[in-house]
Amino acid sequence: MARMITVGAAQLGPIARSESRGQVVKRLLALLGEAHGRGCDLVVFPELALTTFFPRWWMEDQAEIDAFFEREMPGPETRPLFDEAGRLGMGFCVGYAELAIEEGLTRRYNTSILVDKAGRLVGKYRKIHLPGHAEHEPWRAFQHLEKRYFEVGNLGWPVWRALGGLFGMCICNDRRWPETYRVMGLQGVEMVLLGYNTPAHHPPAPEHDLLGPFHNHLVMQAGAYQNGTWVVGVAKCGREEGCDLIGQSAIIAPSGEIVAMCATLGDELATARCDLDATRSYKETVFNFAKHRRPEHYRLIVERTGAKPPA
Ligand code: CDT
Repeated sequence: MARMITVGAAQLGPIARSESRGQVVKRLLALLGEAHGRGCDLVVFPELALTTFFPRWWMEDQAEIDAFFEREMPGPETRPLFDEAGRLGMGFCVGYAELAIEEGLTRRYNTSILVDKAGRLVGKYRKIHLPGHAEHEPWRAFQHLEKRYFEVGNLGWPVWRALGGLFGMCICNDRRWPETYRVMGLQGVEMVLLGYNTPAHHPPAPEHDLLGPFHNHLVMQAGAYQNGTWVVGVAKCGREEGCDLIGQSAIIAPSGEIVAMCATLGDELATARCDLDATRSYKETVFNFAKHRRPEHYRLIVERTGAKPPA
């Protein structure tokens, strides 16, 4: 059996700090149109796809910070994306900074949503692994203040039935952690959608810099294979406000193989026809969790060795 879905990894080049939401949405619409021409059912945009990657700046003025956040989705500037995707009959996933009022309190999250072919919201995910730091660290060439501007996501890693399959989302740094994929894998996820903004330079460990693109693919390919799922990883990349971000957006099969990849550091669409049933030969054999996975032994090992993370 085959359950085919054509997916577009809609990579974005740099977004200037001065670029308006309207200008950015026009770029997203151009990629959406191209994806439609290439027969896509689903288009995946990057993390924080509506603005520049603002956590690279230390800011104290809350109004200045909040200007990067969306109070509603869709809002007036993002409505055209929903309308056009609905008109073209395509689903999409997009990342943005979310300002939410929860139980009377203002909360800020690094969020992504999945929208179906009719333009209806299917699911929302809020980033759990927030990298970087919370205080100003002037020794860095640029800041990475996600811990200052966002709260840890409070929605877990659900999966949703949509577009004929079982979909999950995670965001950027989440992709480096096996738990991310495994929590969704245990729910049978068939395609994980994720966006990223990954600086080419990592100030606390510059010795990793040359390996950045390798690590990017390593974690996504391993996550795909070890959970028998497709992974669609989409970058915002290129030189953004003087900071180089890696590209290499990729569509990865449940075998762990990359089946499509972007070649530039600009706005670019990579597409692949993906068989969601290709997940089955992994989920039903090597990674048949019910048959082979031994969580009771993982617990025993931890109990007997007193294993815990170093202080
Ligand atoms: N946006 C984001 O999460 N970026 C981080 C930066 C590197 S911190 C190791 C990432 O994991 O790509």
